Amino acid sequence: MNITNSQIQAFEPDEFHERSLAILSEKLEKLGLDINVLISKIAAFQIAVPSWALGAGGTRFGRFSIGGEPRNLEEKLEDIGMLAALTKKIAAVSLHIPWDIPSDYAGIKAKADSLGLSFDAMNSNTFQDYGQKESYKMGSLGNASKSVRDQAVAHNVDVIRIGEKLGSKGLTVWLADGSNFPGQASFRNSLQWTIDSLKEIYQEMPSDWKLLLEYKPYEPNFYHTIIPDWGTSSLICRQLGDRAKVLVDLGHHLPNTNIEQIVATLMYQNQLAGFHFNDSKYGDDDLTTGSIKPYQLFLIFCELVGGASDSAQSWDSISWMIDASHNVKDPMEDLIQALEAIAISFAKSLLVDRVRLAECQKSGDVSGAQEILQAAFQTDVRCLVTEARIQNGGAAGPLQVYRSLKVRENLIKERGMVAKASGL
Ligand SMILES: [Mn+2]
Repeated sequence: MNITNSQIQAFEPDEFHERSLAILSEKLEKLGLDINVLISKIAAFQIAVPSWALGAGGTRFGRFSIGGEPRNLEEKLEDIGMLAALTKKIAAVSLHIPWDIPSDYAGIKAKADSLGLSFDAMNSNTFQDYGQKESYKMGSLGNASKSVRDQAVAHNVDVIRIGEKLGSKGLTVWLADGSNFPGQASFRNSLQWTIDSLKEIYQEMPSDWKLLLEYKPYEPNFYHTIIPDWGTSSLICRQLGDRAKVLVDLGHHLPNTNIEQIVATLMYQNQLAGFHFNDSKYGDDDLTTGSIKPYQLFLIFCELVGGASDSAQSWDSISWMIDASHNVKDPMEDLIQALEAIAISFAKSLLVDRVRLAECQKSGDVSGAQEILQAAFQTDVRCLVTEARIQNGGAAGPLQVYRSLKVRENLIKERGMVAKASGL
């Protein structure tokens, strides 16, 4: 199934769109902001979707099928292609190996090309067993056994080689490695082995690739995780080289962590590799971006936009991806909502009067600083995001079009109710 341009254009924006845009334009002009500049910035901001995002997720208690899930990589690309056509916010797909090893590279590349998709960072997997010789039960790159470490390194090198054939420019490494009980593992040795393994992998990366090193405080291990936080990830990256940077997954923090400060610190050191967007209430909940803590997301974007405009780190050097789990929602609807929330937060962060904010900081005007952030955050920018999408050729209301075209119903007809996304 695919969605054509004429199907998308058949849906008009609501009757208030033009007026909302005119009023907001007038208001922003008074603040010295050009609405067309904002629209083009919003339109240019593209986010990758991972190949595992199109099926129903699950928990350790169970998984509930949604029907019509993509059964192979081709069908995953088709689903992402439909989302890209509707939202005009997706330019790349991020593959997971071994779940999505292409059987026909030329065919997969041609298919992605035809959908306007490129291949973002590749994801290796040493957190589960899938028939390989050595088990990852006790860890992978930081395993006490040299032969397990060698196998895990070789897997990552394989992933790089697959990515090269697809035109990817990055390798994302997330390690589940750690321990469940005190005494089970040596903190220092497991960290050293992990660094040694990552050095081998780094050496195998082409010179125009980057290594995105993800951290996570706990889960699946509950006593210690070898790379639990941004500081450890940064420490390792420094030992690897300039092309190794820290990947921030919003759900990979202990409750109440100041993620915007982490972002600012990493950009200050030119060490922010990229982002995995999701939202959470308690832990790595993998809920829809912006559904729980939209103000936090806005503050994060304020640091991103601020860091880039102050030339701490260039905007283009940062990778953007959604990494969520869809347990009770249609994954495609969930992704549409996440993309919208990300675009809205980004748009609001562009409204912050950074010159006046710096003045408030200098003079100690705390209330004034808060007013500036709140003025941007409370502005309804949805018409800007909609206009950017329309100008890009996307749908005025992607969710409305998705539902009107009965995409999920059609996918169930095409693929069946029991279709299960490969890899999950
Ligand atoms: Mn992630």
